[in-house]
Amino acid sequence: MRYLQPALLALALTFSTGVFAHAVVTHNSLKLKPVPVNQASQVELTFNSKVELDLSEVFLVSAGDKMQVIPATPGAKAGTVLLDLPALEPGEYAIKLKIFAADGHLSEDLLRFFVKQPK
Ligand SMILES: [Cu+2]
Repeated sequence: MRYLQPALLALALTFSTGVFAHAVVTHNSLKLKPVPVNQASQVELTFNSKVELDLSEVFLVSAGDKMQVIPATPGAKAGTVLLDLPALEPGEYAIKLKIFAADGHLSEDLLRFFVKQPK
């Protein structure tokens, strides 16, 4: 698919598949399961619709607005996506999402989280 023509793509997909909502995160594992200190981990996101991961981008934002791309792979269940987080020192972070829904619409989201040393 042509990344350069999102408007045309959105139009084509809207006409071929009908009208769907944008991809919105309905659940994320950050709320249930804290990100461990200095240990690579995974975050599971659940979306309200199918997402086009080939077109989507996911970034880890760390102190000083440093952004790095992190891998996103389809989860076992429909609408779920697994993100691979590298080992992280204690601090404040965010996951920045640029997600294309199956209808070709782009939505952006920012999920903030803390990595804390266990007490
Ligand atoms: Cu949409």
